[in-house]
Amino acid sequence: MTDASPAAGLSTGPDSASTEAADRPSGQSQPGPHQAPDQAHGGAQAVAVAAAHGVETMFTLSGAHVFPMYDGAVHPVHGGPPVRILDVRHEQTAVFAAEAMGKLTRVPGLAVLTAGPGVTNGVSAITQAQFSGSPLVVVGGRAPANRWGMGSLQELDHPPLLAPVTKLARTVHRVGEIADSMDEAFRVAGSPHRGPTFLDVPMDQFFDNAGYEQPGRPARQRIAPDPEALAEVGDLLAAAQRPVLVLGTDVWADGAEEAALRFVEQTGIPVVTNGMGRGIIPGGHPLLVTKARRRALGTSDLVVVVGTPLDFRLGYGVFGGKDGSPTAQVVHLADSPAQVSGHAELTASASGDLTQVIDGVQAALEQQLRRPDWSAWVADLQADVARAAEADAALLAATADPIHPARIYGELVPRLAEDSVVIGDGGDFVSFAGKYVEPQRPGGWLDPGPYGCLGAGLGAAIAARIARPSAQVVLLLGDGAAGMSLMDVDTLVRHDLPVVMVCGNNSAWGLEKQPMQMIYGYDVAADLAPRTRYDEVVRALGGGGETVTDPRQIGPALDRAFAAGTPYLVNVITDVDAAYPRNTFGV
Ligand SMILES: Cc1ncc(C[n+]2csc(CCOP(=O)(O)OP(=O)(O)O)c2C)c(N)n1
Ligand SMILES: [Mg+2]
Repeated sequence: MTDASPAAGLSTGPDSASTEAADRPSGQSQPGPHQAPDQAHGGAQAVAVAAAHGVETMFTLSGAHVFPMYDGAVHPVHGGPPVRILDVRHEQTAVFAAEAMGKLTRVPGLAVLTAGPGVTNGVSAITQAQFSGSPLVVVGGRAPANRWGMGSLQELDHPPLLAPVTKLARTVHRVGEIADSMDEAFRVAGSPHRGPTFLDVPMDQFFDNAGYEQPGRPARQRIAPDPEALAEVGDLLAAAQRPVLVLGTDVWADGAEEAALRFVEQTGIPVVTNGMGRGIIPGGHPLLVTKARRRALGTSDLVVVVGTPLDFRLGYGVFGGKDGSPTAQVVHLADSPAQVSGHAELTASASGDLTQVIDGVQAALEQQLRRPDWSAWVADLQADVARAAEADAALLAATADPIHPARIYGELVPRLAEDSVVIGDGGDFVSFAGKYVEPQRPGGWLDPGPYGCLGAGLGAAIAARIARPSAQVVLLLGDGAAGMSLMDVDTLVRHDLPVVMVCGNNSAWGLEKQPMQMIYGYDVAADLAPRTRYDEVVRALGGGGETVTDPRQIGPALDRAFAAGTPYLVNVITDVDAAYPRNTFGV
């Protein structure tokens, strides 16, 4: 069925589901750039507000319900350049792209989804944004209000579906309320703790006109933390023998990465990074001890966690207790009060603008009479990092046949530029990336986050290519994950967005196959077709690629991929038995 009949709700013509042109809105709802200068249609108003908030690209897949957004992008009333329309092949890609745009640029991303299935296809990606605290605004089309309840095409009340996975989800009932509602949606999405917001607009209102005022760019609001809480954290740090600092996604999202690096270098505290906290302390920095994570978090006496929840990735906030150590004290520093853990046993906590939080803790520590000396602890962890790096070296150079996935990183990591953007979409293959890729800069690492949703890869790659036009963009795909979004290579090709894709092809849903073997001694529903030519899929869509079975050919294939200037997939056939060594499944 075509996406035609919604417009019928606005016309007096036949209620046909197949003659979209015949059902165009008419009369006062006529869209287009012909309004009086102080009037604009709903779509143009929504786009103008998005542009005022810094949006340059909208991610979408066509549907008549949202045509006014397209007309608003093509014929801007906001005085600036047109907003780029980046049209994809599946709505999940549009939302994953907008989410990644929000993460990379720290300006809320914008996805525009047509009514009904367009919106529901975006729900997983919206949920990922909610779990990751990513600033994102999603605008949905909606069946016309003047036909509501009569059964027009795709008549679905979206906000009740979206409410549990957004910060705000509502219908804008009048064209005259669109600008203010959009402004609120952007403010809410972009304020700590960040996340997705959703608005839908009935089609008759979207096409209609209303008075229009050019919106201004909003100023950022900062919440000041409680100085007493910061002083308490300073006291705890001064007394600690073996402290560890954990830096997570919100440190980057809140723009506190410089404060964090300053704090680390001036105090000498060892650091473990997580999510988009990766790269804040550059790979190879003497105080970055992520490779000694088990010892650092397991034998610390004070773990200070900044900008990430105390979830399964951090053992639910229970630290210490390893190698004969007592349980550690825990401090949680968050971007907003509701983010402070309710389940973990906290010795202290603080919340607010994370630059002020970190600077405030540093100032409190500097006021202490006794300056702590953590050098022996740091040396202990550095020795552990060196041991881990030595153990890694053998696998990174593995000559095994079939290829060990680690060897891919042995070839890739030395080829990564300082400003590269690395995106992970997959199971074990991406876990290996987390272990071996240590970014040199913040804001260049996109992983599945706590929602762990496969299929985000192509959307994230599209956004990264646009957000960082001169940087290397590398998308790491498990072969299972590849199947969820690879058709959007078509989008990369149509919009001339070259990215390097590396598929770790173990012909299986590896991260599920091994656990099922462990639990039951057998596995089902875990095998994929052997040695599928995902590179041929990319070639068929207009990109390039090749399959590699010899470990010595990985490096040259990557060089060809980086030089290709087109979307290029290196399909590396790997050993399904080379599972990522893990002792938790995240639950
Ligand atoms: C949308 C979605 N469906 C299912 C899962 C469960 N899951 C987690 S990892 C994984 C296997 C991924 O396989 P692949 O991408 O080939 O990576 P590999 O583990 O084989 O390296 C699956 C199915 C998920 N996380 N997300
Ligand atoms: Mg696989």
